[in-house]
Amino acid sequence: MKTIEISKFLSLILRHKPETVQLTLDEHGWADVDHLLEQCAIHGYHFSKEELFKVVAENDKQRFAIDESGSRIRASQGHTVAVDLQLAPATPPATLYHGTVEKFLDAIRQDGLQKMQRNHLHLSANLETAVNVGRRRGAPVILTIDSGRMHRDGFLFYLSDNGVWLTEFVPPAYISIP
Ligand code: HQG
Repeated sequence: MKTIEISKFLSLILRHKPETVQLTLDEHGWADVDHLLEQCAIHGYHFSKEELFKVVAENDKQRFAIDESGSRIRASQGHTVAVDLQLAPATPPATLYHGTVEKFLDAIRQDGLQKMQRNHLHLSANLETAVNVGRRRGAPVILTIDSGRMHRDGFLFYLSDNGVWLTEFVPPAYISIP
């Protein structure tokens, strides 16, 4: 498998569908590296431990983390399977951004920003990231979130190991839509 294929496949099995290769994640999202490689191979997805570690190290968004012992791997964010990443609440910057597209704006005005299928709603501290996130779905529309005020009002924020800001929900009152 090519590097990009391995990366996409790891996202699939570590965030969404571990059952694709009959893999079990622990409650915090970790999988044993050797077991993962074996299960992938059994199901026809062949790559070496060296290739796996290369993908983890060189991934553009640092999507995956290896634990201190070097024996376990997990996705740092983006899950749809229920896992507890054990992130401590953190103080967000005054402003965070969310990239989306026009067709969702009416619903977002009405219901706020929802986490949809994932365990958290994803926000970014920089505009460029939000533009890239929105662009996955079409012409990006960038929403500005008053995260400072949300934090003061008691909403919890978490910072993933790879720098993505996570929260449960952003009510319409904290969202500026251009
Ligand atoms: C939208 C990728 C209707 C929301 C990216 C988004 C990110 C609503 C979509 C990460 C809504 C959910 C996450 C509402 C939100 N009504 N639509 N009330 N509230 N939405 O993929 O943020 O490359 O779950 O705007 O780069 O697009 O995979 O979230 O368009 O970091 O590592 O519903 O996934 O990272 O889509 O993307 P997603 P997202 P990776």
